[in-house]
Amino acid sequence: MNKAFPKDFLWGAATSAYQVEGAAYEDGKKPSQQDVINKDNYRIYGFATADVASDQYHHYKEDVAMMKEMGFTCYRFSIAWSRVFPDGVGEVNEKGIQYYRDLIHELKDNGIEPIITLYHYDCPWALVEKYGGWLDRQIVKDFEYYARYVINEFKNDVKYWTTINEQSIIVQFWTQKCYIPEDLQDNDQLRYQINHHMNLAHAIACKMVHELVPGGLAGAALGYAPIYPLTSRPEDAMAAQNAQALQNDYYTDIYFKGIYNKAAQHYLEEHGLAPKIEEGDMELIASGTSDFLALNYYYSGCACSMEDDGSVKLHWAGVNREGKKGATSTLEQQPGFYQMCKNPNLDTTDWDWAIDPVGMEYMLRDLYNRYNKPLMITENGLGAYDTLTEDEKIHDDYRIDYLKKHIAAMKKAMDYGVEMIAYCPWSSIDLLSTSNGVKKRYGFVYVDRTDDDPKECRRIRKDSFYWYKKVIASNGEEL
Ligand code: BGP
Repeated sequence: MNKAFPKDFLWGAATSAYQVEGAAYEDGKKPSQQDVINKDNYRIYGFATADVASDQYHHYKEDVAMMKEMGFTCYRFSIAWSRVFPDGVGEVNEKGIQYYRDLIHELKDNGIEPIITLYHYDCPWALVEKYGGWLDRQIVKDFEYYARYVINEFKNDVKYWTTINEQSIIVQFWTQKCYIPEDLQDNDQLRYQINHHMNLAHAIACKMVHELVPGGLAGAALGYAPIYPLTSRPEDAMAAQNAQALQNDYYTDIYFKGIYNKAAQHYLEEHGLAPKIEEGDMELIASGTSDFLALNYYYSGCACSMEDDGSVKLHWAGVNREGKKGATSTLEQQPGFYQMCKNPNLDTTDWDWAIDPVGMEYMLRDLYNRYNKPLMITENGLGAYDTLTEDEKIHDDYRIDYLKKHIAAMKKAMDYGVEMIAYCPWSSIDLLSTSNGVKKRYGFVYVDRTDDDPKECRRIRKDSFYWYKKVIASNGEEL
């Protein structure tokens, strides 16, 4: 028999600081690496900068009121490190931390549980200039300084803490997610070194939540795409297992077992890509246990076998910048291990992301069976072009269809025993995409702006806004 969603299940949505806040240089905030990367994206591709984004910094009361209207019981957002510590460390920026106090109190006054992300791609630029940001091990100490301050500040208001957003995606798409000087961009080992520094930072943050927050729970937010084999050929099944090891288990084994996945680590060592691990690192990682795993699920992946005959070098996935199906330049190839391919059974978004609700159930059941820890969805959604009609409506039935099927799949996983804490689709409101500007929209609320012109960032409710309101009011019964 199908069970109902638990009464205390959290319904909400997610955003991240640099993608939604704007006010990039206001009230003492200094730039993060994303302010710099997105200025380049504007220059090269014409995508919006992070200067104004959706201007939530000035609209947060209106935005929280809309969350309340939809019935949210949680909101996942991130803290901008360089708003709190403009130089990364040192003096706190009083006005910066006050913004988060105000936001959190506004949420709590409206019965919305804050779910904080400590780090979402936006390393303070001062630390990039000082020592290269995450490239240098010193970042772990500086992150600890920042995280301790924030966790202490909100320990009585915030129960759920996600540490670092999407280490797996940072490894795969590192120059979009980290500022890497051009002369280092070919050094793939550094991707895994950065990830190792993040593993240390993640473990420290988990320990701190346990130490400082009464009843506090901590976990990473991981970008996760389950991998299918292209065919039932044993070689393809093996390739899918390899891709699963390198793209997914390499992270989840750290969070829950405190070890690097053996197959992935073997492959990385063979290819000179493994991170340098110092004495005591693995003990620290193992001691920073996660209470849950937060998952950002948009698509599944598909892999097939790939011989290593020496003719092809390791090749990373490209990004679809055009927003036209099929425009993704390249797919990942790890010679001798696997190559990623298009799944012929699935349709895609205009940015080539495979639409796969079954993958949601597949991922949740698999992870819960293997690690036996509660899960939450901290991102899931459809990036699409929306049209504002003359009578100021947005008929985003395609988004409703996507979300409906994914919620149903999550529910099915729960019927099979998976313990879920929350569902936070991406995103509560339209915002700046990590790599496609503002025309690729995800929100329940339309933000009236273009890549070139932020206008007034007027908020307009989409059809999906009213649909999600009903979903929440019925505690997921009415999809
Ligand atoms: C995740 C990120 C988010 C978000 C989302 C959609 O990887 O955590 O920050 O933006 O993907 O991706 P995009 O913005 O590239 O469409």
